[in-house]
Amino acid sequence: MDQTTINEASSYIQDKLGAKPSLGLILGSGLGVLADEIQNPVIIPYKDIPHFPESTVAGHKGRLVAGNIEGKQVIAMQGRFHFYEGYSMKQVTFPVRVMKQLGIESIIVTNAAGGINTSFSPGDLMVITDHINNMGSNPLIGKNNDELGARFPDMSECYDREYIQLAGKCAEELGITIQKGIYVGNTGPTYETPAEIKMLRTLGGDAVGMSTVPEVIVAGHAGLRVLGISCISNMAAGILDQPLTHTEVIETTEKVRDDFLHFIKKIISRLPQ
Ligand code: 6GU
Repeated sequence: MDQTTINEASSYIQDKLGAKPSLGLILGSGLGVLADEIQNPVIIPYKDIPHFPESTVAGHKGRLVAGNIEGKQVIAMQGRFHFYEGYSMKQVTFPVRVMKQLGIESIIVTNAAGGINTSFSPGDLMVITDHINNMGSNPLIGKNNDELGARFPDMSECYDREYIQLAGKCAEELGITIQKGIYVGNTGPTYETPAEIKMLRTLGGDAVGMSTVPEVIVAGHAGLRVLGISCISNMAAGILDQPLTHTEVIETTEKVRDDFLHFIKKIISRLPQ
């Protein structure tokens, strides 16, 4: 995706926006409800945006919602693009480039994930402290555009330390218990086998999903400050004696919806302007 492509998408969006967004939001499976809380929303379907792919999964809406929430100008992706849908890593992360071009300085990336850490329970919210890219690819492969970021970007503090601390404080004030941990990004679309989950636990993973890692890599490359939040929608394979279903993922995210909303809104209200 070259600069012209990014500019064509961002110009199209910018023409419809009332104000410059400072914060981007990527809302995962079942977590799109946050976008419904945005005041004076400008809604832009992905299919209308030049060079945007279309999203295909049930429970993902496929549109941008821009406006004000908790005193901040935000632009939210209600639904994202997944590698398992057949999109390239560049396509999956294109919206991050576009949101950066629109002026965001920070991004909150959310997802539904399976719990690997046996002390977790379905319904837990986990602040992501680090990730393991287990997708076998990287969105930055190819010629580097030095205008967008470094050839060999540092990933040692990809998830902003201050934001992690802030999230902890917000949870405490709300009386919500949260987990902190390491997110493993797998390609999907299969869920893992019990043996794979055991391996990922040995490698240090706490939660596993099929998204987030590509977007966070590009956000890091672009110099954005990142906060990642996983909703533990189910325990991963081999922990409980039950099969995994996408229905369970959606049902759990619906159950924690209020906590999730309060938590994210409090964080947004406390982020620097
Ligand atoms: Cl168990 N695995 C993966 N890869 N993604 C998930 C999940 C599990 N649960 C929700 N999303």
